Amino acid sequence: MEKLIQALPKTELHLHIEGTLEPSLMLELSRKHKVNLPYTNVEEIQKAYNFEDLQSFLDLYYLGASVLVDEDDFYQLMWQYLLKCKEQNIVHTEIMFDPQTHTLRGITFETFMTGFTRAIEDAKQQWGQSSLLIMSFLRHLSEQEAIDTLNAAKPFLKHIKIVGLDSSELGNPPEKFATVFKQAKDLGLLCVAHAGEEGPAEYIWQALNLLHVDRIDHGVRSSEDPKLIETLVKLKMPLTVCPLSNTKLCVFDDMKQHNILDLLNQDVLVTVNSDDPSYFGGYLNENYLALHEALGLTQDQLIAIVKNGFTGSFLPAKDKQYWL
Ligand code: ES4
Ligand code: ZN
Repeated sequence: MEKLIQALPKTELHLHIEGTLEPSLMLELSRKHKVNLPYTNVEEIQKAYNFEDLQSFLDLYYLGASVLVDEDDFYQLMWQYLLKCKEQNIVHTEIMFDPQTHTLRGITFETFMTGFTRAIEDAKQQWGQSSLLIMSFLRHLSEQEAIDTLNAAKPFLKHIKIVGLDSSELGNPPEKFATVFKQAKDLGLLCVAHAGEEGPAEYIWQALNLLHVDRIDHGVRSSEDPKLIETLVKLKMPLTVCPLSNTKLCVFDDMKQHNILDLLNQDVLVTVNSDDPSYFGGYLNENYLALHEALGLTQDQLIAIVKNGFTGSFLPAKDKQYWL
């Protein structure tokens, strides 16, 4: 099984680039820019990664991201992840970034976009890596700040075809962002949103009906609403499920309790993704392997989910057909 997981050409559709910051690079950059962190070595960082919920993770994730300052930092971050894609046979990836995590610290769009796109171009040239960028709004901030971010991104839309919504879900429902998502749609952008990770099924309904998303990030709490499951199946709406993330953030107490195979059995278009691999203890292949070990994921189920990744991607139809 491990060999098949490695050998299959795969997609990754739910990955926060800031969540790929490895402890070693974090320490290196904190020294480079004299950013004070409450850690002095890799072991201390790893020991701190014991989360009880989404917010306890986000606090350390934003702290970690504070070491990213100049263009080369953003290049290195992206380059390390793209090398991981090559290593794990991820032939197509759709990568989220959080502009507001950086602009609020005075880092310009120019700085991170130049670093990101240079790494993406190098990987494309060197081994044909296929990548798309998803610009994600931070939902704990106001809708006006998301609108300002969309406006600031306008000179870079050649490189951004998709917007998303992430950060603290509870108390920040999709409806708060209906206007900015409408503006993004009017600019011709595709839309995704985190919904039903910690939040209720109602937030998934809102993402569908008020934000008109093309894909749902997480969505595991859809299983609480049979009518919603029926709708997701009818719409062939992809869910980007992140198993190791869900157990690390206590969405499920144990991988044995994870509902991804129940959703698959009900014909929901589920995909497997790593979310924030450096914080959650594994990249994409480790997520598949964890499902095999805890839930007995079979070869047929593995292949079905990997195919869902291509179906649920934003690749052009001819590229999807090629991989399927
Ligand atoms: C995130 Cl796991 C998760 N959920 C919501 N927002 C996020 N940002 C980075 N990782
Ligand atoms: Zn996420």
